[in-house]
Amino acid sequence: MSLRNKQGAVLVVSLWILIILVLLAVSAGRRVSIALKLLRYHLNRTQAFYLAQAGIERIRYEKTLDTNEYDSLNEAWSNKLNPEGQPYFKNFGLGTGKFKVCYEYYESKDREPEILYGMQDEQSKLNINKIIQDDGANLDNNARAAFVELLKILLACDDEEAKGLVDRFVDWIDKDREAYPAKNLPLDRLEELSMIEGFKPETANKLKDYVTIYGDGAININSAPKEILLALGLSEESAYDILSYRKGVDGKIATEDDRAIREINELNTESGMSEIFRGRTLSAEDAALINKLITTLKLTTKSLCYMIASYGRAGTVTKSIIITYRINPDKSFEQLYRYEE
Ligand SMILES: [Ca+2]
Ligand SMILES: [Ca+2]
Repeated sequence: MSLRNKQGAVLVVSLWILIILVLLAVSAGRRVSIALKLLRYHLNRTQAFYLAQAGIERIRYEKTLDTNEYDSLNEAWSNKLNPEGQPYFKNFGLGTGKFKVCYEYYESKDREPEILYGMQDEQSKLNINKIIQDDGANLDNNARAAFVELLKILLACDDEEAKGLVDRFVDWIDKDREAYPAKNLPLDRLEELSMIEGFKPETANKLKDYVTIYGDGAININSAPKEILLALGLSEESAYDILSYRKGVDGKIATEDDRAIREINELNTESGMSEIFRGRTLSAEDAALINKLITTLKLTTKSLCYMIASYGRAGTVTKSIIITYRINPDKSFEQLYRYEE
């Protein structure tokens, strides 16, 4: 082989080695870049999780500052507004990320829900576990009747169908084991509803914003949607008056001019009634019903069970934490439910 040919061969081999080295470098670079992206994702995920947790702690702090004797939708725990009138917990910046705490509030099924930035009052809903009394056997007939009425309103079904559904629900949670295979215990999760015969997933879905499994069964008149007031037996007119009174002159919920019923007995005093019901004389049925709801402790102005849905965001990653908790008599928070995603 001539010297020239030898030099040529060395050049070809060198070129090949160079190509292989370049390919190796490119592939190593790609691997490092993927590893970096993964690392960034994991960092964002961890940060987003702790931002969501910070949202939970932050909104709970608002509740510890709430020491009055009533709970209404325009209080800071429900929809705190900044001086510009914007929701304080909509885009709460913290470090390089942010969180929001929010839920959809249904004033009535006929209106679009409103997004409120705070925590949700579980006692704005009907606690269907309380249809069975705490002994696990006897019915609370008032709660049962309210559930029947609520089903009729929300599902647009007749009395017979609604009663059938409630009977199957009662079979599911009461101790009586004669019925078809049932749990015979109160619901632990609202999602269990769709396991009960007759409760299709869409039925359970229509109910989810109006029924709960938390609380002592008393409904907060300051936060209950229209359908709940109707299910308790109030007339359309009285339910309308209560909602209008709550919203204040601007006609919007959860704003500064909202009015709260501070004590449930206001519904029974002449001055309170005249303000809430615009000086209208209540029908004898409505007056008797309100009296009964107050004396049987079915209506309240103060709530002890709340749901918090908090969403942390870091980079492109969102993590959510949903909890339900109860405020104990010693003011401590007791977690009843927790879900992370
Ligand atoms: Ca309050
Ligand atoms: Ca208002």
